Amino acid sequence: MDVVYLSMGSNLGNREENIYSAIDKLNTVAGKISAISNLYENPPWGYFSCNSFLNIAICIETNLSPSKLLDVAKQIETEIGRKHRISKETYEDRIIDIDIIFFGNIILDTPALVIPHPLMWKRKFVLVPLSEIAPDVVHPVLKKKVSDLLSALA
Ligand code: PH2
Ligand code: MG
Ligand code: MG
Repeated sequence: MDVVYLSMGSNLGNREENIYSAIDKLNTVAGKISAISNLYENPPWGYFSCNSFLNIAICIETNLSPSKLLDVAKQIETEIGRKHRISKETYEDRIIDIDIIFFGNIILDTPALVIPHPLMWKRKFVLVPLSEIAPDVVHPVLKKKVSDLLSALA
């Protein structure tokens, strides 16, 4: 069993419903959800859009492998209605995005999946919800606590 932290975001449709529907589905197929942060409203980071995001962080205890969890997350994104990206170069509005932030202390760097999430330390929309449920979790590469990564950004 591994303790995994996920970050989720939605800026299209019924954002709250999209996020809680993803949490329900993860709870059914991926493992036990052991913590859920509050929802935070954030402007789009890294691109321009009029549609603001709701973001959340959750903790899940899973027996799945990292790549299987990625498959499951992608499948849930599709079930909720996310369309394929037009371009890999720019961000786009989305119904739901489920990203793996930490997977236990695993460090992984493959074309399909990088863990810890390579941009998490730059993103307040990830670190604010995450520090609510996991302030003392240590980033296995940067060797810093989530709460310290957030202070470094603030
Ligand atoms: N996700 C992105 C790009 N920008 N901005 C916010 N506020 N929230 C997100 O979830 C988000 C973003 C790429 O996945
Ligand atoms: Mg993302
Ligand atoms: Mg994603």
